[in-house]
Amino acid sequence: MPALVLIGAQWGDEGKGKATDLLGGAVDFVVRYQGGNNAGHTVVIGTESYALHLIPSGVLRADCVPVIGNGVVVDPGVLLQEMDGLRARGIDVSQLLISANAHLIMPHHRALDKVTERYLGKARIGTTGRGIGPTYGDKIARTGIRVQDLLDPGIFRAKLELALREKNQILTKIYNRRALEVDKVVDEYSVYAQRLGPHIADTGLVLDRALRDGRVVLLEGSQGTLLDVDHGTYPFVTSSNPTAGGAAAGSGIGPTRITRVIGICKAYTTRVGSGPFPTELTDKVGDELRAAGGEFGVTTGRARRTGWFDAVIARYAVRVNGLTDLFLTKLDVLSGFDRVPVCVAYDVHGVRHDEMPMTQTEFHHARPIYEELPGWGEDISRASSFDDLPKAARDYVRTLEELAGAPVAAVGVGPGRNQTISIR
Ligand code: 2SA
Ligand code: GDP
Ligand code: MG
Repeated sequence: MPALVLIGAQWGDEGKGKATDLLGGAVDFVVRYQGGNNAGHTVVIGTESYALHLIPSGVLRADCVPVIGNGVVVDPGVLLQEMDGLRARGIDVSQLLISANAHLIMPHHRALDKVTERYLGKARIGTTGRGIGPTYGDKIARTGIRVQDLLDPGIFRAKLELALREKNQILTKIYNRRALEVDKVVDEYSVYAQRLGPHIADTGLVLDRALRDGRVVLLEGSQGTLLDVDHGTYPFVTSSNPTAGGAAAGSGIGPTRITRVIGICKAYTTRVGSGPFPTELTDKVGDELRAAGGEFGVTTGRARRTGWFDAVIARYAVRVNGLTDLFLTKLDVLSGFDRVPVCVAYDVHGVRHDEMPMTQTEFHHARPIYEELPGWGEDISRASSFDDLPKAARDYVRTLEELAGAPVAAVGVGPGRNQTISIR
């Protein structure tokens, strides 16, 4: 039986949390495979709204086992807070599994993330300040501390001493910050070790056995395709691989298990943090989109940048993720706009580009070439079938599908669990 992957097709915040929650009713395991508590996934159930950061959105489905895969970076204090918060709201978190191979976000990672951003000044990436980049940096440099090290106090202390020998030099000598004390960090993390110990597992093995038993596994991406460290708008990206290719590496299952890759895509575009954004609207229309879509960061509260739908990006996401289908979210937010422009290609110094330009310099200079589609005034938030939508909204969906090159399987008309229209 299959594994399916769900990814963000733009710059994140496409509505992956809601989509995961919906699919969660039909799957046995939901696995996070990259990122950390930089992510913010919102799930609305009736009058209750849940903001999830580290725990997979499947936790809200009683029969679904949530798994934090090896590709994730884990801030254990934040994870415990999130577990406690969910428990207090009556959600069972006892089944949560955390990969022994996942890397730990340490206090020096958070400190370095904040201080290096300040140091970059205008060139800053606009990170969430959660220590994501420095933790992945140490992972790749092979100096990271892993979840399994929590189980071995001797190793944990030795690795921490080695790390702080270098990081304290950087923090104090380069950035004029205070040094971190080994003993304090050991005390803090030993409490985490005790509480998280029962959840630590060989998650790759668990998932493989589940797949052999005919269980369905959903691999849930965070952030989005254009924030991928390899395929995104580098250096204005996150430090992991949110694209579908990262799902196997970040969960420990073989890629031949994956039979479906769903791209979650907003009916317009948003981005939070720095970096190029060809269809960005810096005028009143952009503000209207932000207000109508409630476009504010779930983790940091930052206002998201907004713009029209960009079909070049959608085509790119279809290609690099091998998308089998698209979920088009937030179509309801576009109700009330007279005309809805869609970017079909870029103009870069007088040359038309139908595909993503090869270099970031070109992408920075990309000017959108728009086609204007007629808008619709009706409130569509109660639509329950594709035929319920006004003709202009249906045409908009069909045009996006054609431009992107992948079928739209579902359309979101509101944040609620039942505000999704299935098309096929
Ligand atoms: P980081 O912290 O190193 O991963 O930041 C690097 C870039 O990645 C962007 N990024 C995100 N973009 C959209 N949504 C994210 N999650 C939160 C949300 C964001 C928030 O759901 O709203 O609350 O601000 C997310 N996480 C990372 C980040 O903006 C940088 O551009
Ligand atoms: P994620 O990071 O991809 O999970 O997305 P976020 O949770 O950061 O942001 C998506 C926001 O859009 C959340 O507030 C969702 O509740 C909301 N949302 C999801 N789908 C829809 C939809 O179809 N219509 C509307 N109006 N809101 C939606
Ligand atoms: Mg989000």
